[in-house]
Amino acid sequence: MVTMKRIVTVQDISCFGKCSLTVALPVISAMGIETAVIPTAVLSTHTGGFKGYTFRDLTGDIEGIAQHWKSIGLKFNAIYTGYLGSKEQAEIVSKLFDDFSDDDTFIIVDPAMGDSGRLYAGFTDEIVTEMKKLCSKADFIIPNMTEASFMLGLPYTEDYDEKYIRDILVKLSQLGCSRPVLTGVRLDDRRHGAAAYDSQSGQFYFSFRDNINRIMHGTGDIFASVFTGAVTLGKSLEQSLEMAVGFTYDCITETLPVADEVWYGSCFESCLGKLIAYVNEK
Ligand code: PXL
Repeated sequence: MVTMKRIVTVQDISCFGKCSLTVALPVISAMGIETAVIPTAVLSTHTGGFKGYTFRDLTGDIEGIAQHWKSIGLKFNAIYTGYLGSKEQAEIVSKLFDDFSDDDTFIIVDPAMGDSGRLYAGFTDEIVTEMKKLCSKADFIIPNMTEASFMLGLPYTEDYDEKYIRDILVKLSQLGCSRPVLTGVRLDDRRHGAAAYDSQSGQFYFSFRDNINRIMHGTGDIFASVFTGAVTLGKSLEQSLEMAVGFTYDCITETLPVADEVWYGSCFESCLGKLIAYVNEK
């Protein structure tokens, strides 16, 4: 009998606006992986584009959940973290890495804290410092260009070449994570995708699709969820990158005809059949 892989993902639940847990849970489950969750906060919507959202911080609940899980001896094949609401939460999450991993557990950190050159609402340099610490404990990190620039103390730019991307990836690995992945990479007007670096082998990987010049919310979480699922299933860095870029592109093209409100998220649901097919491809 093949036992099912099990991961835990730690991020907020935004009740409306498809991102974080409302993306990670269905996407990773569709990949045939048991997906436990630790919700870090409950918001009525995500913070990008909506006004007047509610925000209930769940920091105080996390340690109780962890204690209970420890008492029943849970371990995970991967721990995947996304949007975290505070410095304190990042510190608690760092402890979760120690408590729920063994030598075979992948730690995947999406330092979700900004986009288009700016930090998300309510975030300051403090969260950047904490995310850097978390990244130092991860096997894979998945920043976009904005998050990478903040963590490396570099100015955000949209004007760069392949050498710049390679340099950023090497610098990201020097934060202490051996296999960084950079999303939202555009080397020219035609192509959009992601890049990865394996600091052990010195190999760089790039994966691109046609550039669709539209802002679409939640695509970073779709990418990170598929990437997490793929590495958990034992796919290589190159295969995982390709699957995450391919599926994110599928979701973007699916959303284009209906995207009259970009903040409502991407139509990943009708693409899940394709994702299952990607997982089963040899
Ligand atoms: O998709 C990233 C994300 C996750 N969670 C919350 C957010 C955002 C981005 O805006 O606001 C609450």
